[in-house]
Amino acid sequence: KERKVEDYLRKRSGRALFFLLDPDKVVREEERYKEIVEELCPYATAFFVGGSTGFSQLEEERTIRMIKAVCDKPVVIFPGSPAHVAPSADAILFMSLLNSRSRKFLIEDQLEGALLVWRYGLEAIPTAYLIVGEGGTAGWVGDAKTIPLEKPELLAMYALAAKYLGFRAIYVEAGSGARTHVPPQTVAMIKKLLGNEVFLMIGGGIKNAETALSILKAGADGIIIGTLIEKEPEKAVELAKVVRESLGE
Ligand code: 1GP
Repeated sequence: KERKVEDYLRKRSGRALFFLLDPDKVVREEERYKEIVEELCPYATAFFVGGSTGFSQLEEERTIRMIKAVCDKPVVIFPGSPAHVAPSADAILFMSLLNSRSRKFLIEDQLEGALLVWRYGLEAIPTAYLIVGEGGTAGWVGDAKTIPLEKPELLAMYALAAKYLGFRAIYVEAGSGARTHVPPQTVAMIKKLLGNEVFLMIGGGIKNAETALSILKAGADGIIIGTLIEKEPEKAVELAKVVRESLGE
């Protein structure tokens, strides 16, 4: 019972599609996003709700409830701060930004967040968050020493450390809206090191079905799509359809 969402995700390894919604954007155009969620729902493994800037628990909770009103897939918090821990979610990626220079993102925010997770009885999925390449807003806000994409061996060291520290999931982030996504060869190398013990999620700059499939086929357990939903929602739906069909679902 305790690992309900995590077990659900693990059963969908290699074909998990996560759609990320930023509450800061959603609350300003709730009706539009509601329609988008309805369209994405059949293809989604789960919805992630979160972002780096501009909102509080109020907007997080409102976004979670909006999704739950129209879609029966799990809703998982992808927190940018302890203020994003909200009671109606099914689970939270309980993350430490392992390549941050700041104690805040390594452990301090987690102290505050942990109390809320406990109070709300949320399922916590222990997740190592690693920011690579451009890094985007998350990299800047999170004070990350971003790992260059052309140095996959550095990412490998972090991934192994995360595994040995006992993290059950790893989220490799190229940054929201990144021009360059994590290369499939790098995904394959990391997956080989991690094995099936650790659930590997890849996000940032995935804009078409071809890229999405190449990353999943390289060994990612799941991929995250964010910006495409905001900028070209019809393309996000199309991507999801093509990925599901190509995976024979
Ligand atoms: C951001 O990795 C996610 O945290 C998704 O990235 O917005 O580029 O899809 P995109």
